[in-house]
Amino acid sequence: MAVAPAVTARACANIALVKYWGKRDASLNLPAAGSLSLALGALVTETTVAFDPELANDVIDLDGQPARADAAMRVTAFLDLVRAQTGVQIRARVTSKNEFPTASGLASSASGFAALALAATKAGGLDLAPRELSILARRGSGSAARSVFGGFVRMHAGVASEDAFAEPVETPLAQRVRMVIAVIGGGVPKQYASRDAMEHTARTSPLYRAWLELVPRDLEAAEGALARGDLEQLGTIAEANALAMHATALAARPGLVYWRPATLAVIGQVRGLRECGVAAWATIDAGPHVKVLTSEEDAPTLAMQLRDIDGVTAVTISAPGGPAAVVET
Ligand code: 2P0
Repeated sequence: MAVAPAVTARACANIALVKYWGKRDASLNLPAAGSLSLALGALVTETTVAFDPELANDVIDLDGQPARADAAMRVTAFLDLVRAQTGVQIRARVTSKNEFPTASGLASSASGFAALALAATKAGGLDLAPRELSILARRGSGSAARSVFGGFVRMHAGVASEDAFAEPVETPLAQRVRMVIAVIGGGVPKQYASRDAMEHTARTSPLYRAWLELVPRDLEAAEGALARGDLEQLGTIAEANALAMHATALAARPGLVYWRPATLAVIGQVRGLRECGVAAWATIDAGPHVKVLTSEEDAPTLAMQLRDIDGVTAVTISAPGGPAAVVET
């Protein structure tokens, strides 16, 4: 391996507007359906990787602390994929930090594995095209395949392994949209890991089959809305798709309940504001927080309204983010 000096890369988190919830192959981390997301400029992970022949094991620091055993194993398994591509077995020092809103309770395997994929391949002397990087990042985390790109991003389910990658979607909405993130019960660890929750849903939810039939229809409609620059149509699909994902997970046995009372309060407020003409559509991932798709003009009003809701601990407005990139030193 041509050992390059340490390389630092940055990647943005993303929020899916048409969700990824279920795999068709767990070992290659292949999604059962496609998805569509928006990169968030306010939620960034910065990761530095240096391969060092002196190390006996990978040394992994996350947010200033040695990584916990489960996270360290996931990072090492990912570095093994990079080592397999370079053909040289040198261990690495990895330092990663999330530049997320203070005490937000948000964490992102998407930005984390996208930044790691870029930093580790460059540090290992590999120069992958964005599509190859997306395929590699997917092996770390399905949503990370999307964080390789900026703006609106489409993930293809594919039918093999090399065709399950993400790519950017051009749209007149790219500059106009904002995401308002309402953090609920900040700092509380996740109740169930998405990976296990997806597997549990696919195995036990009687609604899972219907979910898989719905996703391609929502993707097609959402892509049509993006092509036309129709924010209202995009938002309507995003809110309905998020509720359908949660309905599928709620119907698993036992059911997965991610929401807290404040989650419902935010959804209610978003719908009320919408009736008053504010552009606002809610989406929720595998946790209690609510992310609201809105326009640049309406984002400040919306953020102000959401801050007043009991149980909302922080509100952040994010503009769309750019693609994963190496930080020049
Ligand atoms: C998404 N989520 O599309 C969905 C919606 C959460 C809810 O992608 O097992 O951490 O690492 O491939 O990417 C979270 O799943 O799962 C996720 P793995 P990942 O954003």
